[in-house]
Amino acid sequence: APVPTRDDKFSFGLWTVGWQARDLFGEATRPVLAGVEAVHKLAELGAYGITFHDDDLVPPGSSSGERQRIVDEFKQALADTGMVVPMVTTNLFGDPVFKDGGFTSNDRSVRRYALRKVMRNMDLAAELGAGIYVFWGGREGSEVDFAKDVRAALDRYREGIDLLAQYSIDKGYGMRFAIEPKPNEPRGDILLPSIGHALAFISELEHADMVGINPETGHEQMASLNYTHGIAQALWQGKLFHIDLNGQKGPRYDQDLVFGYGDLLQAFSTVDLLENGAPGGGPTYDGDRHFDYKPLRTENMEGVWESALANMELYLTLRERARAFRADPRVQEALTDGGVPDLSQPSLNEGETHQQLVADRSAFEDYDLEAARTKGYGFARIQRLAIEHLLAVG
Ligand code: 3MF
Ligand code: MG
Ligand code: MG
Ligand code: MG
Repeated sequence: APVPTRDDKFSFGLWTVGWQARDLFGEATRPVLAGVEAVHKLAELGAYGITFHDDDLVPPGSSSGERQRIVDEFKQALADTGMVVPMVTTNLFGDPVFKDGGFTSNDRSVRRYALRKVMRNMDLAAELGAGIYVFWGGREGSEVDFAKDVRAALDRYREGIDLLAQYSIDKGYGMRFAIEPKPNEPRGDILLPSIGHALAFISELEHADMVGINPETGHEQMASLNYTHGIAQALWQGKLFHIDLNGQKGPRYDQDLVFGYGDLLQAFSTVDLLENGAPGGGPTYDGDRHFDYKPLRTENMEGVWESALANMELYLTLRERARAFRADPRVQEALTDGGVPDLSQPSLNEGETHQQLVADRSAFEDYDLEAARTKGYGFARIQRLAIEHLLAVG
């Protein structure tokens, strides 16, 4: 299998490899993993970055002296390994205080506390050089439609993000924010449930230019949406600021499987898009390849590191396959025959008006409808070749 290196820009959440596997029905099956150890082990495996929630790094309730000690040791581990912190985020879901949300709790004092918790952690994020700050609002939502005024909640969500954006600007942090959509879990319904909802929300923000999204593979697939299409639209709108890669087997609870261990074929098109860009050009993704997965509950620490490696290896394998796919002359011919490059050609001639389109008899009156109705597009061949390359057969 291909060996991950620093240049591949792989990163992991501390909460991923550090997950103790406590779930809805059972206790933890693994010990606490210290941030320092995670940094060293991930560096050894070939990752280049680590990300965290405030509470992953510093256990809630720690004294300020304790907090300082943990941060100092973490920084030392980064210095010793050359690992970076590309992204930081806030836990606004674990503490019972957030049971009705952080920025959108019906209780105003909770909302003010949530904002302060984020600001405090943004200071640490800036200190560690994180350029991206993620917002996943897992508790922003409801189970009871009548108990949440969604329009007011969106006002409060916007108020919160606007304030924090101003905070970053005034402090000179230069951070970019990335909102992470999810349809449900832990709330029955979560606000900003999909990539599309989040993009629409961002357009209403005061500092919309500094806010993008952090889409997670499994979150979109929980809603039966096509992840590759979702990130393609985010790229198209210049909003793919960060990414949470993992695996999910269709619409069920958030599985957080190893990347590719759900819909492998879609993972292939995801990697192809991230690595090779859209056939017609346009913005590409240059951030870290971040994994947000959960090592299986059955595993001890050996299995944790095995699965961390598996994320990177599978990504690299798919990258190789995607390059071979694009380079294969049979594929290029099939794509051309399928009209894939033709879609980049505007439908109108340069400067053409609607009057001129109406005057063009070949577009309508004399159009050969029969030919257009009966032709085949050849997509079956493209899919066959994609599978052939994915499986490295033929
Ligand atoms: C939950 C998630 C979150 C976010 C994280 C911010 C705990 O389903 O995906 O992980 O990714 O809060 O990055
Ligand atoms: Mg995530
Ligand atoms: Mg998730
Ligand atoms: Mg998930």
